Amino acid sequence: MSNLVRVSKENDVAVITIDNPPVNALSPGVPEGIWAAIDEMNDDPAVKAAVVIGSGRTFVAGADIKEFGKVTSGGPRRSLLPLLLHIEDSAKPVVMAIHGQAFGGGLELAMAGHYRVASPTAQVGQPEVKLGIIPGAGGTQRLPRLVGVAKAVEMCAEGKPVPAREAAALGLIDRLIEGDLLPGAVAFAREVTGKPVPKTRARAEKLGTPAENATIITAARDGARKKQRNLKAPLAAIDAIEAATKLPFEQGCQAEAKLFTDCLFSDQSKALIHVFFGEREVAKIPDVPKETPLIPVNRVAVVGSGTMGGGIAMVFVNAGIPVLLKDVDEPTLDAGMGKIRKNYASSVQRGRFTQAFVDERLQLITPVLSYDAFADVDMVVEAVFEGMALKKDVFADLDRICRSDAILASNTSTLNIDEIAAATSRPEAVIGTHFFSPANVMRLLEIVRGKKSSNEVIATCMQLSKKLGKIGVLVGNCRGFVGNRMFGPYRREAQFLVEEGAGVEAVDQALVDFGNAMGPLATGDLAGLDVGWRIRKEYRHLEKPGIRQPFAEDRLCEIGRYGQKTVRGWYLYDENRRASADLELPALLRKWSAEAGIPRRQISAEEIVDRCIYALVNEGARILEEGYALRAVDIDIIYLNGYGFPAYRGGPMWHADTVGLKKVYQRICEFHQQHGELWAPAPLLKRLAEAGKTFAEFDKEQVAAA
Ligand code: T1G
Repeated sequence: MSNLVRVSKENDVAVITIDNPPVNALSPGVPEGIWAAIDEMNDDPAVKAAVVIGSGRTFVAGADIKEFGKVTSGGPRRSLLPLLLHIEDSAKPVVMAIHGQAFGGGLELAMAGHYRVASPTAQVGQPEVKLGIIPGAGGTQRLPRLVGVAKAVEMCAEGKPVPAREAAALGLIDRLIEGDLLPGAVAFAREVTGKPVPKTRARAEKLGTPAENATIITAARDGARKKQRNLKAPLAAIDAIEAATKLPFEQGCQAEAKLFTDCLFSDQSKALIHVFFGEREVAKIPDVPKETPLIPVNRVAVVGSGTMGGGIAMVFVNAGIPVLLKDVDEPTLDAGMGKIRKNYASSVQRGRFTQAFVDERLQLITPVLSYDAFADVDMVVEAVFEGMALKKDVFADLDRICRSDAILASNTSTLNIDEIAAATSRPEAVIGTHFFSPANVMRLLEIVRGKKSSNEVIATCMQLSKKLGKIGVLVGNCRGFVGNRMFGPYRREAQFLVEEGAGVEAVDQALVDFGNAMGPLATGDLAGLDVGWRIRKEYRHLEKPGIRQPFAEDRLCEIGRYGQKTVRGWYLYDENRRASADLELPALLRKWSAEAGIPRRQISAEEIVDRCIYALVNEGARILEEGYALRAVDIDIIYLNGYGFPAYRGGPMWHADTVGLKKVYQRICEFHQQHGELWAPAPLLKRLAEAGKTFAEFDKEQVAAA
């Protein structure tokens, strides 16, 4: 018997415990252990039934995702199907006892059992599409037999978890067990002993009629094409469930297996698996020991109740942490609180929160006009206007008033954290917490490490980001940190392309077709073109003479076109902020290009994508080399969660690896030839390309060297 699965006995009921921490993935040895346990149970005359349960915090989180890389690089594929048939064909009833999660192969295992019982807090689901694959162990064949075709399509094509109570209502769970799960499951097993064992694969009562299913399947395909643009796996999952409605079980499983394998070997799946592990990897800071003590953060203050300050306050209270929200005067504070209430009201309208939840949260926000109560807080997040002088004043005040162990964080998106910290006597307590707008929605939190930020402060902010429902990524203190520093060259190229003759819509459409949530020019209109314009004016003195600078957005701002906020920018906007082409703009752009001596030409969508995306990659490589990002995957996670980069491309650095760094480097050399120093290839990119290596290998070498 493998040590990953053990069998014990509760009198006449065998208890099969899966024990493969941390999430009981079906790693090599686990399926074999379950198989042997089922045989042992059936061979033991004293045993009448079996309960399968997971040890630790969860039932089974699915197949071992780490194994997929071995399969896609030529290793053998180990199918779970035979084991699941073996369980289903057991002469004695097998009861699956679920707590935590039964996800992917974990739910497929559970559905092969004859009965399923669960803790009310458990979750079940087929999240495989989030990894760019589909259920591969009969899930698309057994699930519709238990919950019906429509629900099965929803669960497999969208991948969202289903709470146990809902699963019980659907008939997927046979009983909810309040209190201790194991004794409840054993009692249930005794109740079903001696009855004919129901095999899921033999059930057909919920498989619907061809007419009903045709409607469901068509609607699901349309929905997937709209909501999961460009993604292969959701459509493959729908195809597999359609097969379940048309084919006998075994043939349905063969159809599923083919679709599964096609997905597994796709670039989309490799990218999404990179993202899965990347979102966990970014939490690991090599030089901050795991056991670093954390500073308790139970009471927070936010300075500034504007768009960012208000959103940040909502983030903390949504996590149950009370907030003091400070601003300079009553009208400003009232306006800030008004915006918060408005945001919550639309969340209730959209069904994201209940009114009761919102009322509770609003109770946790205390609007204040002074620093009086700041002496009691564990952490302050400053979110005032983006000016160094003002921020230094605020931090000098905080240094004077706050407790010596309080964390002093700034939400600056561009300014130098060390310079801000120098305004205090405790630079070790100062750190950047760069939220993204709207702060209560965007998942990314760039945590900016100052030269003197202590390990305790860093570790606390990394852990806190999880509690706030954010993905915290630690970055270094360079201008624009990681996200915005890369975004500069990306948006620079978008402007250059328009100045050289590409249409505004053509530039944005090319990047949207590439998979971005929004094009670079429309993004500028959303954020406000004047924000960048003010920063460019403030940093004009740092611009290298003779280096081409984009002029288009400066020209737009000079004529009062700041984007959505002025109903005109790159686009025209109606009262619902819907964009339409501005027919006056092409003539303006031709005039400005002529004045700047920029020749105009036809530009292909391919060139548009290459220049914008490779500008990201080239700057990303510089950031990596300079050590302002710990790993290439950190950059990927930043771009997926802060800048709408398509997850199925894995992020800019992974995308470059997928294209091949040699090809990317050659293309950048071409741009260097054509457009000069701005396109000088990053030395790291050159090195890796010439060595035939990838950014992913660079990350591995970094970890090995640490
Ligand atoms: N395989 C391998 N490692 C896994 C894993 C898995 N399925 N799930 C989690 N881990 C690792 C994870 O990398 C981390 O490692 C640690 O466990 C804790 O995870 C046949 C083909 C279950 C909700 O998609 O959604 O089944 O960073 O930090 O926040 O048809 O993990 O500590 O080194 O996420 O408490 C389908 C994936 C697989 C579920 C727990 N299953 N997992 O969340 O912990 S495909 C999934 C999760 C499949 C079948 C198909 C979450 C969780 P490390 P964690 P958590």
